[in-house]
Amino acid sequence: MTTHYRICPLCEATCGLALEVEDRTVRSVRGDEEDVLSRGFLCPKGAALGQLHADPDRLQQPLVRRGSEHVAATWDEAFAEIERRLPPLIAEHGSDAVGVYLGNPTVHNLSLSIYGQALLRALRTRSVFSASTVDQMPKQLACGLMFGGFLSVPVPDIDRCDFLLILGANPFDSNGSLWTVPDFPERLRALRGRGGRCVVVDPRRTRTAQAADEHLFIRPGGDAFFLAALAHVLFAEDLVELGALAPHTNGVEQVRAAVAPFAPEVAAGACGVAADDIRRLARELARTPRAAVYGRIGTCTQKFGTVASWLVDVCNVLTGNLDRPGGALFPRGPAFAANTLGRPGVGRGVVTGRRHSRVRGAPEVMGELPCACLAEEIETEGSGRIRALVTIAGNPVLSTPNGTRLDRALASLDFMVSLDIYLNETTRHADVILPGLSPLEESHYDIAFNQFACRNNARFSPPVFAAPPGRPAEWQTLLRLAAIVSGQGAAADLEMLDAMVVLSQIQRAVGDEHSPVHGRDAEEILAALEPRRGPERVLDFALRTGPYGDGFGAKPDGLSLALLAAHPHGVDLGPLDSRIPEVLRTPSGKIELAPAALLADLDRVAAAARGTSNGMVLIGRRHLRSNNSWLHNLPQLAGGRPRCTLLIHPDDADHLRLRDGELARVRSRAGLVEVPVEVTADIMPGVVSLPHGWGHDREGARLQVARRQPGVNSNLLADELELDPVSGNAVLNGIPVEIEAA
Ligand SMILES: Nc1nc2c(c(=O)[nH]1)N[C@H]1C(S)=C(S)[C@@H](COP(=O)(O)OP(=O)(O)OC[C@H]3O[C@@H](n4cnc5c(=O)[nH]c(N)nc54)[C@H](O)[C@@H]3O)O[C@H]1N2
Ligand SMILES: Nc1nc2c(c(=O)[nH]1)N[C@H]1C(S)=C(S)[C@@H](COP(=O)(O)OP(=O)(O)OC[C@H]3O[C@@H](n4cnc5c(=O)[nH]c(N)nc54)[C@H](O)[C@@H]3O)O[C@H]1N2
Ligand code: SF4
Ligand SMILES: [Mo]
Repeated sequence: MTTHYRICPLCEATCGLALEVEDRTVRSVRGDEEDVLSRGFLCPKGAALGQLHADPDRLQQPLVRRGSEHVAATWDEAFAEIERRLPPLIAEHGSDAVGVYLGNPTVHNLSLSIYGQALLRALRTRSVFSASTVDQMPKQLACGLMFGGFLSVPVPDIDRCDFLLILGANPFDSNGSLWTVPDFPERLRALRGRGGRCVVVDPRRTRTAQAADEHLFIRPGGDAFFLAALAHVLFAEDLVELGALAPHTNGVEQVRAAVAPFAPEVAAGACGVAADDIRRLARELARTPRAAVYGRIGTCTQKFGTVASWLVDVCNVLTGNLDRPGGALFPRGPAFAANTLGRPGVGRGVVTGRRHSRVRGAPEVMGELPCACLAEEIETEGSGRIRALVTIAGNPVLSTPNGTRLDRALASLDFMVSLDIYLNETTRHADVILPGLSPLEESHYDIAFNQFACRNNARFSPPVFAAPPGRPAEWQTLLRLAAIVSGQGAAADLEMLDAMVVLSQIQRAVGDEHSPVHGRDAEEILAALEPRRGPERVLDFALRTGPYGDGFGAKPDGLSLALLAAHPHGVDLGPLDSRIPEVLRTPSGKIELAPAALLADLDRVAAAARGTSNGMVLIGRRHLRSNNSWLHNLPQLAGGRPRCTLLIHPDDADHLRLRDGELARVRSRAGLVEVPVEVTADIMPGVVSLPHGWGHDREGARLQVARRQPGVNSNLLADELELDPVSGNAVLNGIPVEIEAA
């Protein structure tokens, strides 16, 4: 039996785990007590990593579709099939005819996050979609406009904070998002233990709300009103105090004018939070020396997602809490963090709308189109129609709006390739499925989540097991695909392609006067990275040229991959610290508190105040034992009481003559599902909740365990035509529905 230390790749908490391993079997998983960030914490999903590794349904060989069947193929056969079908399609219809959908695990996988970009570059398609537009795009856009970088997202400094206002997030079950905060429950206990307060604003009394000091129900989609009213009170009662931010902030007066119409009484009618509560919370936020506001899925995946996400940080700025210890700070990512590279304090900022989607005219954001547009781009005739699709670690049939329509559209494609580890609701449409390795067979480093961590840190995990003989790592699969679509053929020299990936990064750095390797010889740096290959070589380079790096000799005791490998519990880089103005990349070098696009969208919010309906609306929820759509196949996590139920308030249930456990028929503009109800006073009257990621009853999927308790796909109800227009994000919360007994 040997012990391996390994970061959990399943969620943003990035817990350090200790795995007891015998041969190729995981005997036990526990939290690594010595991990510098997670300090022994783990959840049931991390504990099930051994089962994920051993899952008999996890694909071990490529599959090729023959008629309606998927049959096992060798890697050479699978690549040959792709080479036979994809390049001719590109030659005839152009690169935009190939769509790409990148799913959430891409970001949790070192191979995929670095080499996915290499495939995109080779494809040269502009038909790029990702799970970002059913998730955090509104927050990224708001932060991009304010701070100049799509990943410059401030996070609450929970370990030193004394007042935490949480909207639309449930870290007790999700373990945090755009905020890497392992063991949130303990950190919250500590906050309250030192006399701090936590208030949760959510249409459901979640486990987080129950553990907080106070919970307020809010009408789904009401956050922009609530937050604008908070800001209104801060101005009206002279509580605005920018402190150290004052010389670095543009647009305060514009914000004052913009929130003037949002008196608490006006907002209360639209969001359901009482005017007195809004005033009281604004005062508490302003008067607590160390306070932070945080919003997540509930404030993003809704009608006013970008405005609400923006107003979260407007409140942090107006109270002087942004960039202040105990408030909301910018982590310093040790590798790949754009806000640590190039010239500090100023930059090009972000632009959107450089092109628009062909059918609906939705603007591009961050180089992507809204994934709610994917089906229509496949279905609608004309030049530029998507005829082929590559999915990378995504299950959009279950995770994006109007699953029925997308399911049908995928079936109509000329060709589809999926990089995935399961034959599931989405990949069943693929002509070729290329399986990734088990997470325990890949090395791991969190490029993205270290940029959102509640404490600066760097941790690396080597593979626990060697890859089975003959199985490529996913970066090799991606390079092979890149070679095929760029005309070099499946037999291309991967060694050379891999060298080009790292060389392009080295060349950029040696030409950048702010890089520690400025002016050095690229070949010399490349040689210094020997004998590493693949993502580990790129990571070593990024760490060494990052803000804590050894700079290839400039700072001999700085970070390198070798140093991280020698520290299996990670390297702690200290508490978050103030980074303004250095972190900014706006053209002005200031915080842009009042971006024009957001001021304009605030008018849409104001107009909606008059049209608020009282009909039933649907929201989502997460459960600790699941992870979006793809862990329902592990016996350790499945089973128990059915979790795919419709939560409904007792008053609504009475009115609809629905008793606990009975089947309800839920209808929206997009579709209809039948699902058992769970009657509970923990949900706001007028609101029902259904979790996403279920609906595992499709023919052709290979998920034996998940199939036994399939649940229904909540995204049959989500409407693909409803977007937050600024970010293109789907509206997954606050969906108008009609409910009756089935
Ligand atoms: N109604 C509603 N819809 C939602 C949400 C909601 O709150 N409500 N939440 C949204 C959010 S936040 C997200 S992030 C999206 C997620 O949307 P997606 O990313 O599309 O869906 P996932 O369920 O995460 O599917 C991940 C896929 O990756 C595969 N996979 C897992 N690990 C690997 C790997 O290492 N390599 C490869 N190649 N494949 C792998 C799995 O088998 C699965 O097919 O769903 C969104 N959809
Ligand atoms: N166990 C588990 N953990 C996960 C995941 C999972 O599927 N399962 N998914 C991971 C992913 S990809 C992500 S992005 C994160 C998400 O992490 P969180 O954002 O913490 O996710 P949720 O638990 O969906 O919390 C969203 C909350 O918003 C509330 N809400 C809905 N509509 C509104 C609204 O209009 N206003 C307000 N104020 N609240 C609203 C919901 O009731 C819910 O409590 O979780 C990650 N962690
Ligand atoms: S909280 Fe997230 S990172 Fe930690 S063990 Fe659970 S799934 Fe893994
Ligand atoms: Mo997500």
